[in-house]
Amino acid sequence: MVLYLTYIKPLKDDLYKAKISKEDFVFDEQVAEVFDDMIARSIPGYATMISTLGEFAKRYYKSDSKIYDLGCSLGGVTFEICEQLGESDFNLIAIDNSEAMIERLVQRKSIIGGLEDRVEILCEDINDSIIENASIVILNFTLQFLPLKYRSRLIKRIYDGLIPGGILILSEKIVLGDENLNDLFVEMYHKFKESNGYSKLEISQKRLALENILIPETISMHKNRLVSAGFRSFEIWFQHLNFASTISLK
Ligand code: GEK
Repeated sequence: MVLYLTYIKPLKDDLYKAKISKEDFVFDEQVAEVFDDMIARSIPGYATMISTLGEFAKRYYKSDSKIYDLGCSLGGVTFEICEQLGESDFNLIAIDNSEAMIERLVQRKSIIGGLEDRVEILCEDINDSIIENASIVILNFTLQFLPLKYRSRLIKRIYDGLIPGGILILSEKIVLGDENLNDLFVEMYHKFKESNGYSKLEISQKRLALENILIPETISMHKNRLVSAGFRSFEIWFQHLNFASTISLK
């Protein structure tokens, strides 16, 4: 992944190691501090997805258009795109509503240097963001945190803000229509987390904390919403168990 950031050593995510009383998960200071480690150990194929997103960006970026990274966290996608677009003159807008994430992202941008005119960082709710003249919009594991009632409106606003030929990359934790297969994938996903060093207690406490915060949908729900918004092509380009990434073309 991003060469730029290889010198930033992530702190280990042990937020759910000790027994704690249930509280909803929030993207606060504690989470932001360990986020690189958390996401790498929690999302199967994260590094592959990030580097491929960079490749999509390289292919679909049109000069004088904008790139949006919605729910950018610490800039995993943002900086990968910067790296893959190299010295070209692009305009990327990275948005997140977590102050703790944005504070660190701003620091990273200044450590990397040379991105002043090309990367704009905004701390705001993506439901209120202006999306215009976009050739690329990324929602990498972000839509799942929006209340269901806001999702169609955001997808429609993204569609309207894309130029013809522009793309939306939507990556999400998904739920399967078939209950048996869903149970199997969830169980195998928990084994994946164990193999990445999380204990059974950590896995179950995190699952409870996310219960009301991360609401997954089926692939067909996502596809229907995207098609209703107007997207003419839709495909899943990556899936590992209950994690998928899709590309939609305007
Ligand atoms: C990555 N894309 O590394 N407005 C703005 N940001 C939001 C909102 C909202 N309404 N709701 C949630 N977020 C990143 C990973 S993480 C995924 C994305 C995860 C932000 C939230 O603050 C967090 O930083 C991000 O969406 C989700 O590729 O933790 O599983």
